[in-house]
Amino acid sequence: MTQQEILSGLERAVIVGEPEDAAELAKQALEQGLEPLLCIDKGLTPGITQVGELFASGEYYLPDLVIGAEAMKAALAILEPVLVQSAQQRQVLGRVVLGTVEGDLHEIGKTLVGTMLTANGFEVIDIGVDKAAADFIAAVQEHQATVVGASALLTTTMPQQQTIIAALEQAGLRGQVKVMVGGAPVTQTWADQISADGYAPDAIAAVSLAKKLVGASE
Ligand code: B1M
Repeated sequence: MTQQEILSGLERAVIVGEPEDAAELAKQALEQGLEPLLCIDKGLTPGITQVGELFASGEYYLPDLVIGAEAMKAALAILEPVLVQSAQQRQVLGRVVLGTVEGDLHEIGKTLVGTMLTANGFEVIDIGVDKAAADFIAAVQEHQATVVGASALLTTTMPQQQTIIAALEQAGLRGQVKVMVGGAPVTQTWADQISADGYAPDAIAAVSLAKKLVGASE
């Protein structure tokens, strides 16, 4: 199989919702020396974006979203360990409490951000999805984190990012942690509006942002 065939195959496996095919193609990609990030950017992400568009246009239903996400996760389960392994950085740059906000079950983007941060020298405490402000606070206290990362994929759950910032202030922790926000509907304008310390549009930008926030930019 050529590189292009593998990438198109990954995209298609997500669109039609075939987790086994997606995992198999991810294995083949690694065997052929393809970069995991290339597979994510040029195969899986275009696939899941198309699934979202088909859902928005009414052509796909909720089960199609679920199975598309399962296919993407099956491929990521093969690719992500290799991403982390290939990390150059060994010094811990900072400790990040990362989660998807309350009322929001979208996990793929958040997990990818966590993988990229781990691969680039951060210790990531991934608290999962549908997490209330109190869960973020408890994790910050337990792990003495320096950064909080809050992901929101729904316009209805974005306000939870603001709730987390308010809760950090109330707990007297705002001065010791930087807050980064992200997720498809999130923008720099929104981040400014809620006084977050930074916004990143994707997982690679999230790494640069986190480095900047902890004063570790190259
Ligand atoms: Co949902 N969903 N979904 N969904 N879903 C969207 C987000 C939607 C845009 C689809 C659409 O209509 N076009 C739409 C939201 C509309 C809106 O509010 N603006 C939507 C909807 C409506 C819903 C439901 C309400 C549907 C329903 O029930 N009627 C429901 C809500 C459930 C809930 O959360 N309470 C729902 C459910 C689901 C599933 C559970 C079925 C599934 C998620 C499964 C899972 O995660 N295990 C799902 C999926 C798969 C999607 C789409 C298709 C794909 C999301 C994804 O994984 N993208 C999505 C459409 C889309 O986004 N195009 C959609 C791939 C991922 C790599 O990208 O998550 O954007 P993303 O993450 C990126 C960046 O955003 C950024 O970096 C990541 C990597 O580059 N980033 C950060 C993310 N977090 C960050 C944090 C940072 C920094 C950067 O710092 C901390």
